[in-house]
Amino acid sequence: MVIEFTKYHGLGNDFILIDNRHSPVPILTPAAAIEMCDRHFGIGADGVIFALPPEADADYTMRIFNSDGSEPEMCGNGIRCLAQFIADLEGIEADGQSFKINTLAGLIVPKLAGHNQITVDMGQPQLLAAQIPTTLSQEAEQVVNKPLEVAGQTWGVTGVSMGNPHCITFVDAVKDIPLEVIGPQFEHHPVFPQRTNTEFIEVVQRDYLKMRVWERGAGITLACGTGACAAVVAGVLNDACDRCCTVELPGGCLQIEWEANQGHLYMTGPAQKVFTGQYVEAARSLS
Ligand code: ZDP
Repeated sequence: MVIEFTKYHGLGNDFILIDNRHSPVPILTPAAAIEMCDRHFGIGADGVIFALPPEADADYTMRIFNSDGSEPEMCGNGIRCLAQFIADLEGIEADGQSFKINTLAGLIVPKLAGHNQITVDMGQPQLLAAQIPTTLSQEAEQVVNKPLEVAGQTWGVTGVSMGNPHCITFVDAVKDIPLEVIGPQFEHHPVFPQRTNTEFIEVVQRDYLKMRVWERGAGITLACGTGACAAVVAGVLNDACDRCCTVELPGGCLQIEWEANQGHLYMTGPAQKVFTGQYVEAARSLS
C-alpha cells in the first residue's frame, strides 16, 4: 500500500502530515509511524500527525504519534504544521484565518499570522502535581523548584502541563548539558508516571531564554512548542523571566506570551512545508 504524505517542520521539529479528513480513525498504526519516522529506513521525522474530522464545535481533530509510537496529548510545533497543512489542503491564504482543533489536551486554536508565522492559543497551563502528573509535590500543590536527584546531581525542577508533561530546570549554560545521557533519566524517572519532556533553560535576559529539550518519546529535537510555553510559565513561577519572552531553541526562535487575564499562552512561530511524497508501507521489511 502507498501512503500519501506531506513533510513539514517548525524550527526543525519535523513531522509527517497525513490527510485523514475522511475518517475519524488514523489510517496508520503506531508501528507504521515508528517505521516512517526512522531517519535511515523511513522518511525521517519526530512524529506523524493526522488531520482528522472534527468533534462538536471544532473544525478538525489532531492526533499525533511520537517517533517511538507513543501518543502525546499535544504538540505545539506540530499544531502549527497542522494549521499550515490544512491551509495548503484547502487553498486558504488569508492571514487571520484560525482553526479550532480538537486535541487530547482540549480545544487549541492556531491562527495564520502572515509571513509563514502562526500564532497558537495554547490554552492555560495546568500546574498541580496531579495534573502534570508527578509525585514531586502533594497532588493539589504546585511543583516549583523542587529538588530532584538525577545522574548523581540535585536539580531544581518545576513541573508544568501543557496537556503534556514538562519538567523544567534552569542552568548556567545549556551548551554544557549532556542531553543524550541525562535526558532519558529525567524522561523515565519514577516521579513522572507518564514519563516527561525535559527542558534545560538558560536565562539570557528576563525576556530572552535559551532552551534545549529532551522530548518524551522522541529524544533530542531541534524545538518543542509546548516545551517553550512550559519554560516561560516555569520562568514566571520562579521569577526568572517576563510573561512575554523570546525562546531560542537549536532550530530557531519562538515568541511566547503568558497573557495575564485569562492565563492563556500564545505561541508564535513558523511552519514550513518541505516536500510531498508516497510512502511504501513496510518499506523497511522489504529492504
Ligand atoms: O509530550 C510528548 O510526548 C512530546 N514528545 C510531544 C511533541 C511535542 C512537540 N515537540 C511540541 O512542539 O510541543 C511537538
